[in-house]
Amino acid sequence: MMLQRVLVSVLAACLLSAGAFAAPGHAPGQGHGHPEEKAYGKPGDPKKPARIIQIVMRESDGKMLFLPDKIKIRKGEQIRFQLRNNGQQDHEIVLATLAENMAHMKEMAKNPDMEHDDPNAKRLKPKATGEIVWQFTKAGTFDFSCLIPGHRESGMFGTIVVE
Ligand SMILES: [Cu+2]
Repeated sequence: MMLQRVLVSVLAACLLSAGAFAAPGHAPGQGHGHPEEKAYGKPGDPKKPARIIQIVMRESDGKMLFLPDKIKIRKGEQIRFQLRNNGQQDHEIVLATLAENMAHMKEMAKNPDMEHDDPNAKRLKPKATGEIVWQFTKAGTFDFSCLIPGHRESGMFGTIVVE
């Protein structure tokens, strides 16, 4: 009984921190009238112009990394992240605040099979490509991480500075 309660709260915490959780009875994006905007911005509009930033995921000498791992963005800018997994393992990218990603990483450690299908995250198989379109509406310093257990600890994170 105790275990069940822990699992339920872990699941809820992960879904909440991942955002954009469509509960039964709620159309996607409808929520409770909350806008989808987060501290680090909001899902972009693929029909609108965007600056392209390419990010490669890979492993190297026992480390795992993103290239580049430091990105500067002007406030208000819409970015089309073109993602490529050049490694030999699955990788993901989750855009969020550092605090959110650190909390999320702990939940992922307890639920390693959890997968995300959120506008701020993308998981890629080896040699796969993908895309995230995101508009950074607020200044600040944000995080992007691979939250597959062990990956962030192996170096798979980066910083986005919006100014
Ligand atoms: Cu990874």
